[in-house]
Amino acid sequence: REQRVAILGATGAVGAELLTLLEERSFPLASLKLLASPRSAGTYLTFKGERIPVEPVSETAFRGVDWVLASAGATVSKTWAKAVVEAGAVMVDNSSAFRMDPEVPLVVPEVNPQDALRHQGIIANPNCTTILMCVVIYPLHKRIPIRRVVAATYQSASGAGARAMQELRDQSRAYLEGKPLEPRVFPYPIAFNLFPHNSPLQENGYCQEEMKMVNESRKIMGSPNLRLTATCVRVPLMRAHAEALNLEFEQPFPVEQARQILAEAPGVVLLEDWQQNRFPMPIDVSGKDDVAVGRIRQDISEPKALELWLCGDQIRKGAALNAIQIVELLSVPQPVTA
Ligand code: A2P
Ligand code: 11C
Repeated sequence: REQRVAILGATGAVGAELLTLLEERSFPLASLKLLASPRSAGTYLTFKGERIPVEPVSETAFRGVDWVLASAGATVSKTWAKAVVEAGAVMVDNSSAFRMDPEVPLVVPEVNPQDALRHQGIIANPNCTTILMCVVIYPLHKRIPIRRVVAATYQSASGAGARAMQELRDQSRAYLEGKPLEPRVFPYPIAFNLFPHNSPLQENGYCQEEMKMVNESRKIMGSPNLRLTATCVRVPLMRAHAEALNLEFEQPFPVEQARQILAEAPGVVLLEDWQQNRFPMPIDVSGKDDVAVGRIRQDISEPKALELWLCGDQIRKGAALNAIQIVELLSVPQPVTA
């Protein structure tokens, strides 16, 4: 049957993409409610040519709703989760609030769709960098188990929300006009610059974003002992993330076999032109659903390791699309796969 959906954080970067995707996909939508903070009261957003009011979130806002797609940050999700579940709705939460809760499934539909079935009212949508990585490494891991991952990421402004994207626009203009750059959302200038990821540092010297990649990918792939180390970097890109991955397997993995597996993997597109030195770029994937992968090659320093490079739209597959795919998984009859 048709689904009644609410978007919590509708005015944000992920909220806007959720609206676009609900328009684009043949999603069976019965009704749509747009929720944000009291700051947005009185504003409207356009959906399928119709102006829909943005309502401040409240205890009663979730009545008569089947799905709450939450993307307003961890504090907001923690505040409203109980009200959502009590109203009989299911929260698909894009924040980090419940991801590592053993009762809450953490789902990438291409990897662990079966986990979504055991939800008790909340399903967590993983961190964007983690989603993009798991879609690519899981099909390889299924063939030959991965022993260790070494990752370096190049993360766009969109990962920090709509205001961060605006800051990149404003600072880029200021830079070109020779004006001073004034950081507001990010701690340091983002235009024509980069810095190690701006999430809080842990005692072990890693930042939160890096530890999310470690802990979340273990849970999603069902590999509690997976060894992974990452360096996450914020770069002056608008909305797609890139990642360089070194994957060490239990046995040598023939490059051609890896290439073939990835060419056929769901949610992945192979983009390699060795003659032209042409591999995935953020502009290839902005606004696209698939994660693009390329530059798959034998690691010359380790016979059991491969190197590869990927780009994926952080707001889409890294956030909004993955959330909608989770809802579709549980509410729309799925095509039978071989
Ligand atoms: P608002 O526009 O009313 O502040 P982004 O990730 O792009 O920064 O977007 C954050 C989203 O979360 C926005 O839709 C924002 O709404 C919403 N939001 C922020 N704080 C709250 C809150 N306390 N209650 C509900 N929504 C919130
Ligand atoms: C970034 N991945 O690009 C982060 C943003 O855990 O959902 C999303 C943080 C998260 O900055």
